[in-house]
Amino acid sequence: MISRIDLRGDALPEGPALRDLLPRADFDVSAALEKVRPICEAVHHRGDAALIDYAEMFDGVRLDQVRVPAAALQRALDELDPAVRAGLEESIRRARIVHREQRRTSHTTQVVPGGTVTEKWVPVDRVGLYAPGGRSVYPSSVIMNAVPAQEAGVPSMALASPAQKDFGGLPHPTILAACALLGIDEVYAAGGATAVAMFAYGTESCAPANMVTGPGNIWVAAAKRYFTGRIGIDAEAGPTEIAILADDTADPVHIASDLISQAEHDPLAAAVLVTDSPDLADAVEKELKPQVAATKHIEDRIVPALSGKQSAIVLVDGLEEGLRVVDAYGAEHLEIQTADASAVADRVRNAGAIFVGPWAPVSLGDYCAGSNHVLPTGGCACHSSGLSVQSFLRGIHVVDYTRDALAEVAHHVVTLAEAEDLPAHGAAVKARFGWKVPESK
Ligand code: HSO
Ligand code: ZN
Repeated sequence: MISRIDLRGDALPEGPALRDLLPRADFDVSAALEKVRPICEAVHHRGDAALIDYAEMFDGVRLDQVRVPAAALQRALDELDPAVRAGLEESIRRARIVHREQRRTSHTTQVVPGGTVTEKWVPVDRVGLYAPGGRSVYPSSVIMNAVPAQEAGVPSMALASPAQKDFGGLPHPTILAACALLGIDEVYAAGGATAVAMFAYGTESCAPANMVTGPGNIWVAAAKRYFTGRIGIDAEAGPTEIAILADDTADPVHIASDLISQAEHDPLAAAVLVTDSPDLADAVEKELKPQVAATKHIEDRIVPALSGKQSAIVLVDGLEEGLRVVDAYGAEHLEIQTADASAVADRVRNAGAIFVGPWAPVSLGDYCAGSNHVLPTGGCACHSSGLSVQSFLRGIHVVDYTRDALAEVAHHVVTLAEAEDLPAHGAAVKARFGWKVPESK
């Protein structure tokens, strides 16, 4: 069900060569780009009418309007299963505790007497959140996108999610209920690339947004790429990944269940175990069979995910090599299931989020750890972080110098401007001092 990559014996290669030995799904966003272009342009030119036509084409339902009425949000909340409501409320509460502490305060640095640079933090004016429909109806992802934006102080926020034929053309009721719990009252029935285009260009009923965040399939990722530069995005999220670094102290039952837990998302989801223990590898492989058989999305997602080229058990010579492998892989989620797991976790450099020891499975982080579950995939953890308050803030430098403070450094500015063959840059300083460079002190 899951392949093996045996890296024992020879020394591990360095950098990209090591990365090339590790499993990963193909996720070619550029190929999808050409397909989303006409969709985005139709939304640009025909606005709501295009959204309504695409909802009919892709979701099989003709809408009267794309904006979800306030009464539908309230109804979804009233009809929400109380246990689900309690779970979502707890998830929101914990996410708020963590994200509130990520807020940033402005900071002023005095560079010289009379010369200061202040970095002030300003939230993005308007954010569009996307919540997928279809296979992945995840109210938890609404929470993970909305809470950091709210804690950042974003003043205007709207959410889009595909129209559902079975719910009279409204987005899925649990998505609507999550919006109601979070206080998001501006919601649209729009899906995939059309939703991203709606936020990027704006339509008659939806004002344009400065930024779009939220998970989605390859079409959503392609639309985000299409609009990069025009709007801000969180990331081009690819299929979910879990990597586990484990030694012979780990429990194979836990490891198998955690690998399956993320394989459950998508046939392209990746589940990778890195271990120096062949006995553990055998035990996990044995354990996968009954656990897979006992769960739900077996043939459509879990079996293809575990047996796909993106998943494997990787055997290494010792934990040092294991650390090199997980760093080269840069997993979205990395579990450390070893003796002294915190010390090992401290040494990891590349991961979207790290889950330490036997009591922190990834599914805790998916819902109720307080951490964010919107994380870099496809190896992007080597340069990017997950969603946070910071994602929705801009740090603006405010430069404030007195006459004396400018005079003190003017000769350097003039010299550097001349060295770059930009004399007008220097002149902008000289003009303030009677066209002369002030004497340097
Ligand atoms: N593991 C997914 C998020 C999720 N899990 C939503 C359950 N619901 C990507 O981090
Ligand atoms: Zn998950």
